[in-house]
Amino acid sequence: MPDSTRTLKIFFATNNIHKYNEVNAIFKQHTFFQLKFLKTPLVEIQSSNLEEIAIFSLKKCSRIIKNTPIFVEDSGLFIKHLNGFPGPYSAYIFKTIGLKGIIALMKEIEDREAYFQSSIALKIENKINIFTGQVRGQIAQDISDTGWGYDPIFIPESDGIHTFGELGIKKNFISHRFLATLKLIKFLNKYSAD
Ligand code: ITT
Repeated sequence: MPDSTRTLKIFFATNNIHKYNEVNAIFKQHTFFQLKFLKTPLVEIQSSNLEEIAIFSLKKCSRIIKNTPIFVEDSGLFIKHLNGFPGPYSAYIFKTIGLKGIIALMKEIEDREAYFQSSIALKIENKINIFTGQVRGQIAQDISDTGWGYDPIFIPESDGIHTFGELGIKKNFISHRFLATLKLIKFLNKYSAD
């Protein structure tokens, strides 16, 4: 962790406080970059590719930010039996059919394989860099009582029993977002040391 980066600020543009809290906890452990919450609704294009969606959102929201690095993060849950659905439509599907709808679509389906993906798009000195993390797992039979978003129905492969929701803060050491954020931090630490 290069100490010289202690005063460097970086913006995370998102409307989702849970994402910010998770990423902030990882930043506090691994870098002296100060993470600033830029709370803003993001403009998302329709695309099957999370990285493309993240780049588009980043370009839109970073127009007014000049000398501070800024990033956005787009995530999605991809279910094998549903050919990758809801994937890039995860936010819309969450708001419409919700967790109950997904569990109903998966009723009596044996193959419950799924993965979560997190794609971070960072703008630093006018260049865009992408960092992606994926975590494999299964769709639970039932909705667990704890967790935000899709956490109550996703069981990561490394645990095999508990949903992300039930894992609480342990989620933040194994998640798709953790893996993408570590890549981002590695890049930032190296960048500031050069
Ligand atoms: P932004 O403002 O950053 O776009 P968002 O909540 O709209 O926030 P996404 O489009 O990236 O974020 O997320 C797609 C959906 O997947 C949305 O319903 C999230 O709640 C959900 N989601 C994303 N990451 C998740 C995670 O780690 N655990 C559970 N659900 C997650």
